[in-house]
Amino acid sequence: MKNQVALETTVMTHGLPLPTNFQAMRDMMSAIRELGPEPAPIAIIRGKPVVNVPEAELERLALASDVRKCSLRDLPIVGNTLEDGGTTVSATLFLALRAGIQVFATGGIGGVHRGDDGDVSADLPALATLPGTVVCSGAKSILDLPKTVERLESDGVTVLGYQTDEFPAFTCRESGLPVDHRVDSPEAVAEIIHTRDAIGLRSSILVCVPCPPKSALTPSELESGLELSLENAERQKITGKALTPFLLDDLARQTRGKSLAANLALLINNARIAAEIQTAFFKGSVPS
Ligand code: PSU
Ligand code: MN
Repeated sequence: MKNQVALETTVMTHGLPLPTNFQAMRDMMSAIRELGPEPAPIAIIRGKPVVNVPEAELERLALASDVRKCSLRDLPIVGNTLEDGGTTVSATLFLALRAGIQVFATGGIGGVHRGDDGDVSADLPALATLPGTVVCSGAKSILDLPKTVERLESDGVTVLGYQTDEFPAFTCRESGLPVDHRVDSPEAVAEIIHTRDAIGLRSSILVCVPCPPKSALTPSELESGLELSLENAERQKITGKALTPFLLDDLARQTRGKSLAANLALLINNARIAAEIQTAFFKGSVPS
């Protein structure tokens, strides 16, 4: 097993504005390195899945505008078109496990969209069928969180609250929704990963870490901003793939940059906690 923490790249290619996107990636990488494990950013480079994308290539992807947002189903396609791609949680989880990396850090997972039960992220079936460990701050707050949490339960995904009893709402610490179990240390998570593997369960463990308190949005700041952003999206008929980037960008404007600052703070914090979990897991995995 490698002592590495995987990082997804869609958050950089499609989730954050320039030039913050590349800086966020670099900050996550140094946060992991400082704690011991090697960061392993994953992306598609000219059609090929690459684990440990070099920094110069990451910068190229961060600046480019013709990068594909790759979920699982896109992986065979880019092999043919030779496009560059940012990998979402579903594709990153698959590629990380294939490379022998267990722990992976991100901001928020995809889930069930508001109002439309038909729009469900490929992240959910991937978490249900791939045995990894994903450190996140819950699901993107633009989603229907109660339905997303229900779906994780139906799918057999183990949902842990990291030093919290609540499923976090991305940039906001509270959602009012409970998690399956609260854990308070990286060692406790490592033990749960080992147990899952020992019994042969093949689903993911979702470690939910709330946004650091100093940077988090209050529930009312989030809801009022989001309501306006959703209205704007509807008025401008923004749907599908374009919806998340639009909403995140519009929300950043509504909150005068506070949601963007919260997004960056939680990404770095999640990278740090993923590195601590990896360190504890690695210690328990190598015979001493
Ligand atoms: N959370 C964010 N920004 C993002 C994403 C999540 O704040 O860009 C990305 C992640 O890569 C996640 C993907 O896997 O969005 C889910 O997209 P969709 O809802 O289209 O499945
Ligand atoms: Mn979607």
